[in-house]
Amino acid sequence: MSGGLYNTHNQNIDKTLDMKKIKPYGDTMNDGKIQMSFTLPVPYGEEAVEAAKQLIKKMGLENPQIVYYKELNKGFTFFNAYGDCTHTVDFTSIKVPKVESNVMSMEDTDKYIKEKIGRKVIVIGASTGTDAHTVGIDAIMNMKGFAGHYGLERYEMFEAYNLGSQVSNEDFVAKAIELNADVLLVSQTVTQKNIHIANLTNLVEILEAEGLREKVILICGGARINHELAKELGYDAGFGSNSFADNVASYIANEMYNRIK
Ligand code: B12
Repeated sequence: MSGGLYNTHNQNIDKTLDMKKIKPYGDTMNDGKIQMSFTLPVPYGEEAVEAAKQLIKKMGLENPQIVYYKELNKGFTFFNAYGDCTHTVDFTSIKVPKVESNVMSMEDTDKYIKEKIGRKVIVIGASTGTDAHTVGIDAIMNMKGFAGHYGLERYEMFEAYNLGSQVSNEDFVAKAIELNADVLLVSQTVTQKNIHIANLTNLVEILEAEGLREKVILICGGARINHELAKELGYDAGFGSNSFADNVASYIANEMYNRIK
């Protein structure tokens, strides 16, 4: 039996997990339940609720339920709502380009570098261009780390230099040359008007002009960055939200070894 039964009193509830037709899970398989919140620029009242329900149906959700609504300001109404998603996705057909490397613990990465590379790896990182966001690059590099994952400064076998934010690409490359860096870590948070694309591309151009591009491992990261985009822009790897120093350190160790092998 497939889809369409949402009544929890009905014994015939569809409990089949079909990876070719997945839909949101609320409290029974295939119920499609979604919680959402949004604001409509209309006055608070019954008409606002009806407008919200009609909109939810147009989003492809059945049984719209407004569980909370509140006037935000005159002429604006905020809603918390539920609906049952009617669409499905074929999970088996999904292929996402991502950094392929075994994620090792800090201790194992240090051991791997000692044994296979035999020296400390020099890493420099920064938020480049006009970008003032430091929390992302700090999460990856700082000694204390982020969400229980120690940063690269903590690793015995990384010599890590965090240059901070708003570092120009020219200064960044000059520092890479001065420190003889093996790895360059670039953080980009602001993506308005695609400023990150222009800035990341400019860095690759400078590295190429200096004859350095192939000599370094070039990595970028940020909430709107993914591996696919990074590769497109001429980077070796890209890391998005929820990445930790462990992912980055393991990738660097593996990639350095692959290059010297
Ligand atoms: C804190 C903050 C600020 C602070 C930054 C302070 C500081 N010292 O960093 C201040 C107030 C300065 C600020 C300013 C601005 N901000 Co701001 N800011 C934020 C905020 C609230 C949090 C960002 C953050 O710290 N996230 C936490 C970290 C841990 O996450 P992360 O950066 O994604 O990092 C992780 C991964 O992406 C990855 N990663 C990140 N970098 C790297 C690098 C490498 C090499 C690797 C491997 C991985 C990696 O690993 C990290 C850990 O998992 C976000 C909104 C939000 N809630 O996200 C807005 C936000 C990023 N800011 C935004 C904007 C627009 C601005 C301003 C332009 C606002 C303005 N008009 O002035 C200015 C820009 C200033 C500038 N020149 O850059 C927008 C960006 C929109 C966009 N996509 O372009 C956001 C999303 C807010 C919004 N919804 O509009 N901001």
